[in-house]
Amino acid sequence: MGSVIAAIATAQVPSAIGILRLSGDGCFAVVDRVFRASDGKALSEQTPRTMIYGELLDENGSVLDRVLCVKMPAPHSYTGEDTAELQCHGSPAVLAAGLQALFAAGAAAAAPGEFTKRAFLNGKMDLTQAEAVIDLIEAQTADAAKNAASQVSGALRQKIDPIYDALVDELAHFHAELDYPDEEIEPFVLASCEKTLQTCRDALSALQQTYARGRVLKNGVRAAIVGSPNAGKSSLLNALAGYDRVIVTDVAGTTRDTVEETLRLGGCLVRLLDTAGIRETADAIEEMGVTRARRAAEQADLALFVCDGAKPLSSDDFAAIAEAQKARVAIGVINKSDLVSVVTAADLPFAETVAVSAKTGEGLAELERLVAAHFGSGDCDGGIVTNARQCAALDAASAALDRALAALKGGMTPDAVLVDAEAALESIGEVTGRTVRDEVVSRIFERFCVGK
Ligand SMILES: Nc1nc2c(ncn2[C@@H]2O[C@H](COP(=O)(O)OP(=O)(O)O)[C@@H](O)[C@H]2O)c(=O)[nH]1
Ligand SMILES: [Mg+2]
Repeated sequence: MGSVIAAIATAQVPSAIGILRLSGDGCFAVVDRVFRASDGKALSEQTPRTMIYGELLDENGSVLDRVLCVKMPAPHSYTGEDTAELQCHGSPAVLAAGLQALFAAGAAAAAPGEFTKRAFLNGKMDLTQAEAVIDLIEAQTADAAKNAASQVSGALRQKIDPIYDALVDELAHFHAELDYPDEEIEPFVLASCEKTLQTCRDALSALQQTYARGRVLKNGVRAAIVGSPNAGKSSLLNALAGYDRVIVTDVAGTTRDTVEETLRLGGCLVRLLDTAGIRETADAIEEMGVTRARRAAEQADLALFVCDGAKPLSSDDFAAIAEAQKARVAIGVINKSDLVSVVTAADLPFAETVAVSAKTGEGLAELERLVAAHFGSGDCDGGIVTNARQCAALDAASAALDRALAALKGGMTPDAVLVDAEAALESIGEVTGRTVRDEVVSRIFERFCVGK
């Protein structure tokens, strides 16, 4: 067990309840020095996982607060060590004084993520579960939270461990071959090995493919509004945001820089960029804005092409359409439906087009529905990869398995196949943390907040 660490586990703003958290060998004795249970018993005599009422004392023994204390003895705790929590009133001053008293009683300050790092090092969770803890805390939509919660329970680990185990079993044949080089590997063994490697490769591919959706689920849809000047792009952003985020005027070229607003549309997190209207311009600043608009569309998951439906499409509109088509998904938005419309869906090359009025709000619900149909996460059962580090490791594993398969099919010697198959194992192990390097582990937990 580790040394005793302590931290404030809750946000330091005045609130109903604030929690001090401890973990490590001897943490009950540390708590006994600052907590006086109303029944007079020491923490070691109290029932585990039961709330104990009492007083929190400062370093000099004066009462700081009336609190509830709970102890969770090893190994049945978050960290796998003896842990205790003190539920105080949520006053930042009380919590700071309580923490100070715990330090005086022998606890050390917990580093960022140290509780979860200990949980990982003590085998209470693998890296996919530990990384999901931070995703859960930072989740910005209900779906993202749901997916992270399932991953904390091990949903991703349950998909990856079988791949790892199948590879380990298969490699046993090759190790045996290296140990007894005189015995040829039977052809049926080779055939079964190829089948296993292929099955593992397919399972990895399936996981890799979930990342496009996973990234959007965690970080939001990168969306760009593009169109010619005065189409109503900024008005659309304001209408979707529900407040006047961007300046709107009837002067063409008002928006020069890209402006981002994070919204929830149909349950999806959307990072919507308003951009400068696309047109040929002699104004150097506006020109830079147009360049940024083009880049935003190229990098976007979703482009909303907006035009003024009351005017025939212009060459600027067609230039903007070409930009919008570079995004992964493009939706046509015929704006100003409150006026007499001359543009119809048939005039635009998009699979989906919606008529809206940024002015009256007409059609915005339909636009939301279309966005959700593309980017709504569907199942959020934790089986989708949302983490760039994990995705990179899966990519490396797939590439190594491809090489192993090629070596096997090309009739290479067993040791050649083994080198690549073991590289694949190593990369798969990085996802769950079985084979991950210490500095990578440290970097992962540094991103956590103190107290987690
Ligand atoms: N009638 C009507 N006018 C609109 C609508 N949306 C925007 N406008 C007007 O069109 C002009 C340009 O709007 P703006 O949002 O600045 O366009 P942008 O250049 O594409 O960002 C402004 O005068 C807006 O008030 C709409 O739905 N209906
Ligand atoms: Mg604008």
